[in-house]
Amino acid sequence: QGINVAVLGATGQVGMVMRRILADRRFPVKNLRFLASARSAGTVLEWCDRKITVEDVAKADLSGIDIAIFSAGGGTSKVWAPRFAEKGAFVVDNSSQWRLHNDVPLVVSEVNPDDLDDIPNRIVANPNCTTMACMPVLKPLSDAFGLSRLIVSSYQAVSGAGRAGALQLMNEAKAALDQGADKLVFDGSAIDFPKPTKVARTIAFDVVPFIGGIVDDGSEETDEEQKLRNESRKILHLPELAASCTCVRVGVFTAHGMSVNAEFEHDVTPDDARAVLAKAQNVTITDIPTPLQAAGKDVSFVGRIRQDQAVPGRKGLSMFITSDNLRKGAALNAIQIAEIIADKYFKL
Ligand code: A2P
Ligand code: 11C
Repeated sequence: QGINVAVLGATGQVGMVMRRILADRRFPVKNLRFLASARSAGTVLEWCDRKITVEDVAKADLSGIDIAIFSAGGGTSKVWAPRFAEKGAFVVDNSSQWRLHNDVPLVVSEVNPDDLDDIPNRIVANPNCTTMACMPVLKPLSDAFGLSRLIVSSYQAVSGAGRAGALQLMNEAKAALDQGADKLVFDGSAIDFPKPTKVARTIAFDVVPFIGGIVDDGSEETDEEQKLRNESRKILHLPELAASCTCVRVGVFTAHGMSVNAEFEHDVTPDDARAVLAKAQNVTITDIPTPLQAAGKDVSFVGRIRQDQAVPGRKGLSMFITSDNLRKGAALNAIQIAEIIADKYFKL
């Protein structure tokens, strides 16, 4: 008894967290397969008391899989999600490839699980980590007070850019500490930093307001900035939601921070908001939310909740949200979606 599960991208940074969370949450696994590219095929990975050999997806037999969880990039997902689905698997995909397709549900487990009642192509999308951080907080506030406008600035960890992002931060920080980092107090060029390898500019002791690529639609926004607007509209079922975002990479290893200014149709005070959020699922109210506090945790932390003084009356709130981008922002929500699918579609 149990579910036949496959993880595509099992050797990657998010794949590694998926493996751990599948075990920690005691996902009802029958057979478990790990897939990746030819590069890591043959690697043996331990999972609970099993030893599982990584398969090259291109050579794998795709039959007999109930749920496949993907975190192998958009291009891989574009090719392989329909092939897995055709063979009968439900695919939960962590890439941006399918998120805005009309017939693909985009789901945050505690926000819109009912969107999993209908999965026309057997493919479900997992939102981007920035959207994900905000949704468990904004959904109950939206239900209570009618969310109408959202202005967000992100403070995104380097792990969002993969292992290469974390490596860049580490190498740059080491170079700066070796050369006397405090020289940067007076002169930003005092340290001979290695050439950036992943983030667009030096990220140690700096912030970089550029994530993803500029979208070719005249808006001068990055795709990362547009994800927050487009995905929030779809998840919250608010197709007209006014939303804009500035995405910024910061020298933090894991967990994204989001400064959020939210406007509502109805009056809301910080006390009203705290009363609603105290009852929200997977949300923890804290005084000063920080990424370090969130790294390794499952909940979204929210704090610094204030009346937004730029909004007339009591219709605006300012707040800060943090969330682990590798867990809830990627692996955890994908597995929570898989749990809901297991519940809805498989008699265990
Ligand atoms: P591999 O280990 O074989 O390269 P990360 O996000 O940390 O870079 O990880 C990406 C994950 O996606 C890895 O597990 C990687 O496997 C996998 N992957 C990348 N490209 C492909 C592909 N073309 N086919 C299958 N798996 C892929
Ligand atoms: C980052 N959010 O921090 C990105 C990474 O659409 O799934 C994930 C991109 C995505 O760089």
